[in-house]
Amino acid sequence: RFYHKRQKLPQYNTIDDVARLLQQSKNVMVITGAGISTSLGIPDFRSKNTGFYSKLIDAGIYEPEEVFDIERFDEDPSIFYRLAHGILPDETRHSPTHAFIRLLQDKGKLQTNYTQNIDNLEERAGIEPARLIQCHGSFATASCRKCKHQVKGTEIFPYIRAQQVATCKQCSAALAAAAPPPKKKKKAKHNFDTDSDENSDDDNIPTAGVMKPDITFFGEQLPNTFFDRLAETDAKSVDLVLVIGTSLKVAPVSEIPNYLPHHVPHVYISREPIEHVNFDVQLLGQCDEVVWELCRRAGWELRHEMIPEGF
Ligand code: CNA
Repeated sequence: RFYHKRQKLPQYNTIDDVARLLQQSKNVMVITGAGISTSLGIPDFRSKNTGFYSKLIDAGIYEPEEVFDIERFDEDPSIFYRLAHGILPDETRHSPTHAFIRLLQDKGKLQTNYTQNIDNLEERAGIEPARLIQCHGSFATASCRKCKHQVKGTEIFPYIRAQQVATCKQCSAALAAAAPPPKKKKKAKHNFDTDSDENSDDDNIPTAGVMKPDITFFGEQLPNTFFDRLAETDAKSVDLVLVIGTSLKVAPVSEIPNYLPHHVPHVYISREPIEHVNFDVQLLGQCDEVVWELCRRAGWELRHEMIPEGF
């Protein structure tokens, strides 16, 4: 589908305009990306020098998207398992920006948080599942590529940390139960027969499936909830859009601003300005600091362990 590029609304220009919009709005859509978790030490993808993609290039991987490509994963999961520890979250912490989204929820203003993040820290921050769309899935669960058996994501964290491919315990158990009794080794007629006989048997030995975190890889479908909620509920009722900490380069999330009614104000909060989408106001800086300042101007108190007392 093709959407017209939205035009900037002339009446919104300053941070005080945004603070006023926050106070007045009732149904806020928040679209988030990796930038809201970088203050916790989880690298984003595309920031120069510090992003995960830069690190991959330093390690000699020049097409970093391949690490998250589903066909590549099925061919050779060891690439993902060798590198994914670099973006594994510490699931015990969330950032002040997560706390800001929670504050919107507590004030009854959060319509939906569309997160592209896979760290599942929205759950840690207490965002209600009914208000959260994890557009690209998350590390919260993992599934077998063969039998679809699903486990808690944390079960495969030790493998990711150890850079070892995790295989499916259910597949392994089924294979062990179905295993034929060990064959007696055939006596080779000639020395050169031994190899060929044994190899042909090895090739047919069934193996357990590989576990993959339930994050959406390139080449996989987004969850249906994304499209359903956007079209059926949010596009009709949202009255303010905040886009925070994302380069907005990955479709279809990048298309949301053009898809929504064009009279709805759109605000962008991130380190770098964006040009391919017309936002009404761009607030540039560390998002934790920007949302704190917005709260201050709106007369709201944002509490978080990383914000000093009395600040
Ligand atoms: P991206 O393309 O790396 O963009 C991140 C954006 O955030 C950039 O524009 C940065 O300038 C900006 N940014 C970084 N740190 C801050 C900060 N402290 N304050 C303000 N702005 C900041 O990442 P996107 O999220 O746009 O790309 C979508 C990908 C990234 C999704 O598929 C995710 O799964 C994937 N990702 C997620 C995580 C995570 O879950 N924490 C980590 C790394 C990548």
